[in-house]
Amino acid sequence: MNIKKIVLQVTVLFAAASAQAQNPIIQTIYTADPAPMVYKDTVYLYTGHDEDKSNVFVMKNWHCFTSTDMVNWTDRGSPLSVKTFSWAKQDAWAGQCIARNGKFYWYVPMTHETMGMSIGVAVSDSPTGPFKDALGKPLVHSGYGDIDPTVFIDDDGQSYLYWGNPYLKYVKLNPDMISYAGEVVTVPLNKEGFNVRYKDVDKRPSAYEEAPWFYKRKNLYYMHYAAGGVPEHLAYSTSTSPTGPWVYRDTTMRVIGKGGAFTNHPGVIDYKGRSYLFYHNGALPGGGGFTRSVCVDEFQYNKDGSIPQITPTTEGVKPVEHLNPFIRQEAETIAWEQGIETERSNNAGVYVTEISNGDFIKVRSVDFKKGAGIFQANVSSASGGFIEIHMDSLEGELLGACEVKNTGSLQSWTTVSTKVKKTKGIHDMYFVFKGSQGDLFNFNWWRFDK
Ligand code: FUB
Repeated sequence: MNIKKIVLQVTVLFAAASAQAQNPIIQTIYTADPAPMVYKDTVYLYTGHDEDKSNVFVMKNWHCFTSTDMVNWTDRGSPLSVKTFSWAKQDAWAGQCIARNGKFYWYVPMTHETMGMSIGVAVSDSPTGPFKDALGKPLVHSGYGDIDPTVFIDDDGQSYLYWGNPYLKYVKLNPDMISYAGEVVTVPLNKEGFNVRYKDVDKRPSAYEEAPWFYKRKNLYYMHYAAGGVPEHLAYSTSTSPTGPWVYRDTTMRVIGKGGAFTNHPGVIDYKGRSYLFYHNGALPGGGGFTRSVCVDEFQYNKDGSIPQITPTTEGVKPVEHLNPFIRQEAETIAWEQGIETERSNNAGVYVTEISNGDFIKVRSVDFKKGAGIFQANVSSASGGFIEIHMDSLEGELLGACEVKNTGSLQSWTTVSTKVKKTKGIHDMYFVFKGSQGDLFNFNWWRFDK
């Protein structure tokens, strides 16, 4: 059973409340281990992917989503999978991508065919891929806990790769980003640095566990991580140097009780003047410890650079800009949805599919300015249906209903249009799909015209 069918089973309970929710930010698949990257004016959110109905970690690929407003996320598909690495067997666990000299380097852990967990690096000319294995072998294999790489380039150009569970290790990467100089260094996990009460890490650290997220802000280096064993909370340590010594600071997010997962995983960015913590929970229908979902909440650093305790919310964050409906927008740009899925084809790229009667997509904070007169949608269909456009709620003002006729096949794309009622200003918009039984149509992109 896929996530759509799971969602449908709880539709009645979930729909009304969820149409107003923002967390988890992705609902089409289960996502985990968020790794946000700000590049130019866009947030690229790289995630792991928990397969539906898993009761162990079943993770075969990673996904990418982008946003320029922090509330509408465009699905960029899966640019990287275990299959990209000839030496890897399974376990697409937590990674991080970074830009350098016009290329993008994505560090990811996987189980090696013979050696156990190892860290590989994939490279691309574009942040959305395609990525290829840069080395044809692991970049790092130092022990059984080589997971969760985090990468950072300091102001002097030196880059660092930290990783590990239950240990924390690092290397200094060379400028090529695909090799390193010197030895693998093991960071002392002591009480001062990481609130670890046992010297013997095999007795399980009481604080640092895994999921390090390394960055610098105003001359202070931050190591944010999952802590405390099972279930995990989030905590952080700081240092005035990229290699420590580290000073344990505090918990940043307590164990998420109801709707949580037994793991958590931080990803921190500053974007458009605001600070955000990405993390994951198990709150989608069918969700749990092995079917997790990425969330984001805003926080403010204290004046001394310390991080306050951050409360996970259902409401999520506010938009940092409005969406322009007068340029082509991808149908897979979504603030919230119900029932649909996304797919990729050679002629359409990523598009919305598995659309049934009553399914919907919510797009937040759309700026209609003085109003639109025409709605266009690029679609394909083997049957047909309607795209209803509602303002501000699922049952809100109906601007129009765009008919989608049979185009001959689900990969025969055409652009349809309809006149719409003029509406001014900023609105949340709901595409509500209507038709008879079964898959109605596929939906690739839309735009309004004046
Ligand atoms: O997603 C698999 C593992 O669970 C990650 O590598 C850890 O950080 C934890 O989230």
